[in-house]
Amino acid sequence: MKERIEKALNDQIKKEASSSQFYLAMASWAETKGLNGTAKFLYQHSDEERFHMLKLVKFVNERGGNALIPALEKPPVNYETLENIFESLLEHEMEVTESINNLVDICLQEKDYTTHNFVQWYVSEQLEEEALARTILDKLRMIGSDKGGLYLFDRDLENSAISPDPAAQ
Ligand code: OFO
Repeated sequence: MKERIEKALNDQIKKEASSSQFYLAMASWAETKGLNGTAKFLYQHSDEERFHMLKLVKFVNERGGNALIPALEKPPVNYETLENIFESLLEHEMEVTESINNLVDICLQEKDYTTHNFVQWYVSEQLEEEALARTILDKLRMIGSDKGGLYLFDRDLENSAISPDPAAQ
């Protein structure tokens, strides 16, 4: 595996690990606020990000590179509102999408079509994750500060009505 590709994949490993940590912090915050549905959704999302990281780790090692397990920064502990959480989540996903696109670009420049093919899975995943975050945010904006609406929103997430589909992985 070319050094530039290995470095780009290792950078992505760190991004996926940070995403997992970030969503874990959000999940924990939601749990302490009694938002059990939201917490469940975010714990699940955190697990998915860990899976994204592992998939990269295995790919790098299987192709003769060395996956680097990174140190992680401490994510924020406090969040103002649910809307605030999902805004940060969408913003974060948009950054990850940019980084995946950059990875695609590097694969093409280096003519590494195997890695390019592998990375396509992440391209579709990002599309889904951004769309999901936007749907959730739209719902939250519609609900505003209506307590009954927020209760139903949290229950919907608990029932996984709009949660990511683990089977899709
Ligand atoms: Fe790994 O998909 Fe989100 O960040």
